[in-house]
Parts: sequence; C-alpha cells; structure tokens
Amino acid sequence: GEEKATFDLPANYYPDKYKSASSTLANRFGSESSRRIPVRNIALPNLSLPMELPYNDQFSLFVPKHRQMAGKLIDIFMSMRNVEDLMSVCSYCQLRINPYMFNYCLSVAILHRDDTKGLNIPTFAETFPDKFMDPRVFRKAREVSTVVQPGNRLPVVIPQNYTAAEFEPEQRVAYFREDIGLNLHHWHWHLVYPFDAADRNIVNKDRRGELFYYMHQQIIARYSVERMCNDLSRPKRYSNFREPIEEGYFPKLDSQVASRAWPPRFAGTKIRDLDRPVDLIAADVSQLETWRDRFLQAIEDMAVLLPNGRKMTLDEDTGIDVLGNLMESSIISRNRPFYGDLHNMGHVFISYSHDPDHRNLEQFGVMGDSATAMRDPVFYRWHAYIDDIFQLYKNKLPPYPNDRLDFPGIQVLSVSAVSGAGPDRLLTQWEQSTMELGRGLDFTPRGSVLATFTHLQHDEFNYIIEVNNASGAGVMGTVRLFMAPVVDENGTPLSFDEQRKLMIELDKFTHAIPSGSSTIRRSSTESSVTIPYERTFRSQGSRPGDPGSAEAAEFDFCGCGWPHHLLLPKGTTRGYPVVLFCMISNWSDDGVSQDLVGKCNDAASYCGIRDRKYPDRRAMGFPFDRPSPASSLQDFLTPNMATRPCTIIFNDNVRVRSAR
Ligand code: CUO
Repeated sequence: GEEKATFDLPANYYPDKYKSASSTLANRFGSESSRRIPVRNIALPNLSLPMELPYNDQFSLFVPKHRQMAGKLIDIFMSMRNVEDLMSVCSYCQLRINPYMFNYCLSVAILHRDDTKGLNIPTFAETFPDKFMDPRVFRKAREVSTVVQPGNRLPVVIPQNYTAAEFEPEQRVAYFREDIGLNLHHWHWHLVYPFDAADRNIVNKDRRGELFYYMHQQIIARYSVERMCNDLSRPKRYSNFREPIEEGYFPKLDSQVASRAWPPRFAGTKIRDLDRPVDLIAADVSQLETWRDRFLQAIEDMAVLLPNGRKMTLDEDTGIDVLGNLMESSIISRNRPFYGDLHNMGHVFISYSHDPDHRNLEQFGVMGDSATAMRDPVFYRWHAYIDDIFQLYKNKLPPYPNDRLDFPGIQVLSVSAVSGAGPDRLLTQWEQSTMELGRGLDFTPRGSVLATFTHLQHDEFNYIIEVNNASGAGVMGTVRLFMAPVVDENGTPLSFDEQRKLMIELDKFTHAIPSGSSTIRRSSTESSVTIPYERTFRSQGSRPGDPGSAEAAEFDFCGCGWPHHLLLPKGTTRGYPVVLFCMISNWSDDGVSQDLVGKCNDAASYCGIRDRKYPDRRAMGFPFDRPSPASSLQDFLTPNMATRPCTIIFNDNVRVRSAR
C-alpha cells in the first residue's frame, strides 16, 4: 500500500497568504498520514530569481529567461550541504516556486547529487498527467474517485486518436507523436542533459553535443519510417522561416497548474517577430536566419569562429560534438554570442506563433515544452531541418575506407529475426495498458485511479547471427543491429544514400566471439535503445511509489530510453518490407573500458550512461553516419556485415496487456 508522509514546516516557511491557514495545510493529508517528518529551519538562500516566474505560468526550457531561472534553482538545490537541508529548501520552495520549474530543477538535482541517487519521487507522468493526456480523463477520474470506493474503481479510458479527425492525414501517425512513453523519453532526455547550471559537470557530459545530434536524428529516422508505413511522405524540413507552416495542431491538453488549455496553432501560421516583455523575449525572425547562415558558413569552412577571433577546425572526430553543442546552445557552446540559440529559439518562435506580442495573453504552445513538443507535427519538420544542417557537415567527411569498416578474420554468415510467426516475419498490433493517475490529480479524496490507454506493441523476437571467426583466436566484437525500409513512398527502391539516413538502431552490444563458427542469439527485449515497458510506465503490476524502495527510484531516474513498445515501426497489414542489418566491428577499435555496475546502463544508445562515458568510441550512428560511394546496401557490405529482408505485419486489433 501507499504510505503518506506529512512534512512539519517551520511557520515562517508558509507564504504570507497561507500563514493563517498553515495548521490546516499541514494537516491536509493528516488523517491518511502515517509518518510526520520535521523540516529543519535553515538560513534560506536567495530565491528571488527563480521566484520571478509566476506560480501559475507555463515553464519552458527553451525560453532563455526560464533557462536562467532554472539554472539558478538547480545551483541552489545542488549546493545544499545534505539531504535534510535540501528538503528544507524544497519545502520552502514548494508553495512559492512555479511547480513545473520546481519539479524540473529538483529532478535534475536528485539525478546529479551523490547523496540523492536512491531518493524516491513520483514519475513525471504521474505528477503531471495533464501534459500527456486528454483532460476529459481527469473529469472522469474525479467522478470515479468521488463516487466509487478504492478497490471498486474501474479504470478511466483514455481514448486513442482524440486530437483530430480521421480525414486529417497527419492523424495517421498521432499514435506515435502522442505516445505517452515517447514524450516521457524526450522529457527525460532533456532532464539528463540540462542546458544551464553553475556546476559545468552537470552540463558538460561526454559527447553531449553529438548525442543531441544522434538522438534527434534517430527520432527523425524513426518518425520517417513510421510515416512511410502509413502512406505519408518523409517529413518536409522547415527551412524557410518566412513560409506558412502547413500543419496545424490542436493539442487538447489542459494545464492543471495554469488552469488553461494549451493554445493551438492554426494551419498556415507563420512565425513572426517576438515581443513579449512578460517572458523577456524580443527577437526578430531575421535573427534565426543570421544564426543559420553562420552555421552554414562554419560548415562550408569546416571551422567555427571562437570568441577570441580565432578559428577552430571541425575535425572528423569532434566536429559533430562541437556543432551539436553550438546548436543545442547549452552553456558549453563554444561561441554562444555568435552562433546564438538557433535550435531552442526555433522551438520558441514556433510555440509563440499564435500570439507573438502577447496581445491575447496566451502562453506558449506544445513546442515550448520538452514533455509535449513531440506531439506536434511541426516538431519533426523543425528537427528534420536541424538534422539537415548536421548532415551537411557529415557530407564533408570522407567515406569510411574499407579498413575502418572491416574486421579481418570475422565473417557474418547470416542474420535473421525470428518471431512466433517464423523467421523474418515481425508482428505488431495495438495494446491496451493501464497506468496510475492518482498522484497527479489535484483533488481529494485521493487514492488509486487507474487509466487505460492504447499504444503500438510488437511481439518479441530473437536475432540469430551466424559468425565465422577465422582469426585463429577468440576476439571481442561489437554487434550493431539496424533496420531500414527498402522502398520509398512511391515504391521505388531507395538509393543507399537515402536508405542509410533511414537506418534505425535496434540494438548494440559487446560479444565474445570464439574461434571457428558460432551462433549469437539475442532477444529483442535486451535492446540497448529501449527501456522496458515497466520502467516507462508504472503499470498496475507494480506498486506506485513504495516509499524508499530502490526499485521505485530506478524507475524515476533511469527513465531515459526509447519506450520498448515502439522498438519497431508499425508496418502494414499487408506486410511492410524492411531490411535487417548486422555488423560486427572490432571491439579493440570501439570499446570503452569502464565500470558499469548499477548505472542505468541499459538504454545507452540514445541516452548515454549516467556518470560515465558514452560506451562506444565510434561515431554515433556508425557505420551509416557518413556518405559512401556505394550505390546500394549490398554494395556497401564488408565480410563482417550481413543483411536480411524482413516484413513487419500489423494486426489492427487491440490486445489487452495482462497484469503481472
Ligand atoms: Cu529535444 Cu528540440 O531538442 O526538442
């Protein structure tokens, strides 16, 4: 069962407006509470900067002023001498600081402090379910929780496809864009990689800029394949900032904190110059163009301008990391004044396009928040453009020579994917799952309220890889598994250059390869890209928030990882043709020797490893990150690679996920 704790606050911790009610507030959950925790009265740090954000406003990581305020609050949380002091300052903040900013900064601090790594806080989807689902759910949940006793409550059903009509073509991929697990992954990713903090170690993580490029490149590749399975073309990059944005988006989300509906963007909206004194934003569209031109110039010159006027070469090992850091524009950008804030401000311009001068007193749209941005079709158009800029740089690198691809002595004889339906037939369908809503509902009586929702799922499968090792000794290899479509939107075979950019990573792992012939078996559930379903959601099988349980803490802070239920694209009912690719590279050229015990290390491909180096020395996306003279995938293969045509067959039925 769930234990409730009450915090006993020093009287001066209550904001003035609550002072007279402080005893009532303290007792709000008193009757259910089994534990009272005294909060130490400490000398409070200066919180005036983070308190400038109004309590009921939205909070955006992409808005420069918000980023600064959050940076300050993270510093405060990081600098508390111990957990008791951190708890004191948090109790003080909780009724004063904007809840979204508070939650973000505290999560960053807990993730990065040595003394809080096992601390339990609820998952984000449970704390702020309003960022992830149809608000009608909350009304129903309120009815259920008021009228029905816990234990007899039926789950509330979150409808599928509630944001647009079926005749809107973009709606065919709404199941992907609006997937709760996918948006949680993106929020967690930006939590693990914050933009701003006085402690540079929090920001300056190993190959952070490159991972920004690669994780978002993979989002675009995966979304493109998802679209192609649904008879849509790949996303059109948003490159002309003066052109109307064709796609509209009506989010149908309510903010419980702001008591407002998230604003929509009408089809055909243009971004316009921003002048919003409340958010301390004044910026012209031409600013984006200036920054963009500077990026293009840097790639043209293969060198970036430093603040001291010198040029720094973009080399083939670190160039992508430097560019990624300039683009993401965290505090480790090499020259923020000159290359500016292109990626973040793109989010900002788009998210305020419905009210650029605040005349309608509207807050930003979903593109302004990393927890909601992936819902909007324009997210993928913006990031397709960002990716294009990175590809311009990659196109200037020489193709990998064969000796950097090959692994002498190692031959991959075959690869296949075997599911219950037989070899090379992969199955997908809808699945209905259940999650806990109780924590995020801001009304009493409390208690468990379950909600069911429907998402894509696949049948698990195994990779079978036949290897011959003629080197005469056992060796260590890195097995790299990718998948890509074989034909374009018109059914024409894809050129290798198009196909390599659509390669989605499925798994990557180190493997000992004995001398002679051997077989590698690997389950799809072990993917280095994904986190298990149970970690993305606390489903009914797990107990939400058992206080202090290490398991619960793992849920919270290893939340970064592609949701496993989206490992495979949807496919089609007739069967969608893809190619499975396997490469075994030489571990002595890729491996990183480091201790990985208990470090959230099972979704490293897109998320890295907490407090550790990225566990692969090769360029992210290797071997497909560079152009190649090969005209086809077959043409590209060296003996340590193999491919296999596969089919993804979608069954348009809903399976109910059984409780565990
Ligand atoms: Cu993740 Cu634009 O960086 O959203």
